[in-house]
Amino acid sequence: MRITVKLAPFDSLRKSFSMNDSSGFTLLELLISIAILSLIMLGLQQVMGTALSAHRRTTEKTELLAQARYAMERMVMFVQETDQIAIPAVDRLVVNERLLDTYDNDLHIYLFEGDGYLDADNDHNGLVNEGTLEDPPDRITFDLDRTDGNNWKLMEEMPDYGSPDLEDAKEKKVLCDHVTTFQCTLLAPNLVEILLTLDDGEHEVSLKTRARGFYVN
Ligand SMILES: [Ca+2]
Ligand SMILES: [Ca+2]
Ligand SMILES: [Ca+2]
Ligand SMILES: [Ca+2]
Repeated sequence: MRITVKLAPFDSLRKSFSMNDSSGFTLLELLISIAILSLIMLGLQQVMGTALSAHRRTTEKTELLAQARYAMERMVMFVQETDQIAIPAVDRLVVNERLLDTYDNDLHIYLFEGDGYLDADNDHNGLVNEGTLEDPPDRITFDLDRTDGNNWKLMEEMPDYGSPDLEDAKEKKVLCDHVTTFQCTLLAPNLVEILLTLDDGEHEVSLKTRARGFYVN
């Protein structure tokens, strides 16, 4: 079967696309088009604005959650590696320090490979935390700094092996901001429950965990 396609004459095509054609846009049509376009743009802008602010809120909440997680993980790590969990107050967590060797116990200089004595063994006689004046048990403390009423901070304090003084501690470090609740409950001598809630005014995240001290008798 033979199919024949009939093409319109070239002249008539040119005529339909001619710029001189009398059927152009009137001023009114142009104004209406601009108005419609503006409305569409406005709508798009609002949609974009909503999407962006939702994204910002999600990012802020994720950051707050990351802060809470970091603080929680740090406390859990110290609980797991301690040989004693002491909780003198409900809003404070105190544990004996980790048994590490990163300092020269005599010269109090940081050494990557240590000096062969655990840092907690202050008088480097091979026995750790004897409770004597020369070798007291060193502690790590987590508690709240409520100096700024609008922003309580969870602080971490570590013993300072870099100085000969046995009583001193390193400068306190902020673990997280915007704390509204920090609560520790000793469920057993080797088991602590920690509740941490952060609220920055717009978002609230709350974490609760139980940590076990594997070396606690
Ligand atoms: Ca050491
Ligand atoms: Ca000690
Ligand atoms: Ca000792
Ligand atoms: Ca010291």
